[in-house]
This record gives sequence, C-alpha cells and structure tokens, in this order.
Amino acid sequence: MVDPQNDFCPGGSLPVKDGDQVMEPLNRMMEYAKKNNWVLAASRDWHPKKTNHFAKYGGKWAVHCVKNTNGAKFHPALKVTKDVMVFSKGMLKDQDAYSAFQGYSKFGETLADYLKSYGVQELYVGGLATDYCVKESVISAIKECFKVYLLLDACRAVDIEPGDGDRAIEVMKQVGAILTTTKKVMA
Ligand code: VGL
Repeated sequence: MVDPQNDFCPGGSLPVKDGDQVMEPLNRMMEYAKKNNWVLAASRDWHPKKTNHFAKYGGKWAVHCVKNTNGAKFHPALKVTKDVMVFSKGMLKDQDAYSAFQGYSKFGETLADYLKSYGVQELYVGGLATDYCVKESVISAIKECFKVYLLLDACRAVDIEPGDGDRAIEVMKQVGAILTTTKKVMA
C-alpha cells in the first residue's frame, strides 16, 4: 500500500480526487492477504518541515505529509494493524522519494530486504498516487525482480495534466506490471 495518507485524500493539503476511495479495496485486499498469510506493507511520505520537495523551498509540491502531523497519518478508514510493516520515505531535505523502495522500516530495513527476507516474489500494489508514488514504486519493484500486480481499483491519480494517471498505468504495463483489480484477484 503506497502512501494511503490523509494529505493525499480530500481535505488534505495535496488531495487526490477520490483518494479516500482506495481504503475500502485496500482493506478488503488486506483481509484476503491475511487469510493467505501474505506479508503486508505500507509506505508513507514522512517529510521534514523544510525540504526542497515542497514548492516553497524550490520543489514541486504543496507542503504535505510532514512527519508526526495529522496529514501524514494513514487515512482513518484504512485498517492498519500491527502486522502491516510501515516504510517511511522522503525523510531527507533534498529527496523526493516517490518510490516505496526508498523507505525504511522502524528497524532500518528497506522494503526490498524486508520482502525478500520472507521470500516474497509477487506484489499486489495499490495506493496514492497512481502517477507518482505508485508508478515509481512499481518501477522499482520490477527492477528488484518482483512480479507486480497493479490493483487498478485501489489507486487514484493526481492528474496534474489530464491523462497523467492513464499514462502512468500504461508505463507500468510497459515495464511489466500486470493490470488487475482487487475483485479479479479475490474471485
Ligand atoms: C506523491 C506527490 C508528492 C504520491 C507524493 O504519494 O504520489 N505525490 N508526493
């Protein structure tokens, strides 16, 4: 689960249209995953107050997901239980860190190391936002040799330019991601 955080949802500082609607399919997918004893992981943007990721310090974005703020919390509808390992990213002042694979757990482990330590070979990916962090995470995952299923109903795009989300999906498909939905996976 990529960055299912308040600031990327309606009412947040960098809202993605219908961003909150990914929580329900992600919750269902987590239940299914738990039944199958799959490994659960979530990334979160965890920025310092001042970072050149933010427009006011030379970057691209409104201030969002500043560590330890409400905006950085996981959306309250998402059932983040203790068995979800959290990977924080973008903690340096000069880092965008769009990819979940740039994150670290509270034990200092990277996502790739964590997943590989469990022998994980396939990932089911959803979250926010399709055209930034989901896309970059999927590209990293494929570089790390995971087989990637993109859960189309469980992600939403920023769409700064109309069509960005659809173009990102096409890129993910081109690099080898399998396009699917939570319903198809659970059927
Ligand atoms: C994201 C824009 C800026 C994302 C993060 O999670 O996709 N988008 N920072």
